[in-house]
Amino acid sequence: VEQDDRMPSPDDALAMLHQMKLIRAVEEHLSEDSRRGQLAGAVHLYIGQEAVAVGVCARLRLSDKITSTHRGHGHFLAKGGSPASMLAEIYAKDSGICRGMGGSMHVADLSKGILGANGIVAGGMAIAAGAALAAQMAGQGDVAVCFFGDGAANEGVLMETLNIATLWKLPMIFVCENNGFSEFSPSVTVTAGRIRDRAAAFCIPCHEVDGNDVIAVWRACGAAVDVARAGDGPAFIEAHTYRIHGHFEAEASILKTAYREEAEISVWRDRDPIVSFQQRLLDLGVLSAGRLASLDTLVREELHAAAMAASEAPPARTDLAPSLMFADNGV
Ligand SMILES: Cc1ncc(C[n+]2csc(CCOP(=O)(O)OP(=O)(O)O)c2C)c(N)n1
Repeated sequence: VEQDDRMPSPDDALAMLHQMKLIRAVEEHLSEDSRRGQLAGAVHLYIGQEAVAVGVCARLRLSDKITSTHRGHGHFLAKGGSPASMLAEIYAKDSGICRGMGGSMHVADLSKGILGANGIVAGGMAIAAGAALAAQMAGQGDVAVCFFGDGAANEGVLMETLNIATLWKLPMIFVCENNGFSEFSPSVTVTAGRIRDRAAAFCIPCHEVDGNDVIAVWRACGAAVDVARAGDGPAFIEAHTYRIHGHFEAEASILKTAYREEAEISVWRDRDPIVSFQQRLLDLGVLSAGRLASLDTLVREELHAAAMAASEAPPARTDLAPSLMFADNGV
């Protein structure tokens, strides 16, 4: 599919930069806390991939739905989830978005159309198809997006979901974030052929984009959303990107040998999606040095407020776990 040359309005572009910076700041905070032993459990960070979530979600409205992955903080925030509620959830606090019962891999907010991060690799695809079917039946023009990794693209449910979504013309957008790894396996060792060719076999619109270029993602998703909202069925986006941090924080403590070269990480650090977008907006005159400084201050303040609220919140009510997790009081 041909790319267009549309650009977001200056206000929208600045909102996208803001969102990317907020995601980065929140995750750097999590990384530091994890390193200092202040954060229990594993967190899978999205650092380096922010352009995908933000470029896609900038094309969505509140009533559209998304499903996410184990690396889901960026999707949650980009779709409008609250940083304070997310941090509280990750730190197992009662004020968490799921009252601290789910943690990092289960952040969800149905009121924002965020159907949830998901610890089951590829688990979000069929859920998004169900949401797309509901949207189709409701007839309001809403769409459902499923985010998934290149590793998840090797699960059979991708074929099943592409099949039913195409057959039923579901308003659904598949977003594969090809970050080069499936846990500690480089994609080239586990993935045959090109992922987008799998979707192309269904003759649906397929876009292959630089996932570190938020405008390229935004354009591709705009085209995909137009098709889906018009009732013309699903579309597929393969976004090439890279995860800068490990598969999960503290992975070094369990790995005996490195699975990637420092030099490779450094090439991608130089392709930081936030730095390049910021520079582009400065070059275009959309962003001034003064506005940039106030944006950075705002992000620091937002992070500080969210982190303080999370740290001061009371712990999750473990006594409520059965009634919060099971429809029938745990029986
Ligand atoms: C069904 C299932 N199989 C295996 C796992 C273990 N696992 C967790 S993350 C992961 C790799 C996922 O890779 P990818 O989909 O590319 O996402 P990324 O971690 O690169 O964001 C695997 C195999 C799991 N959680 N669920």
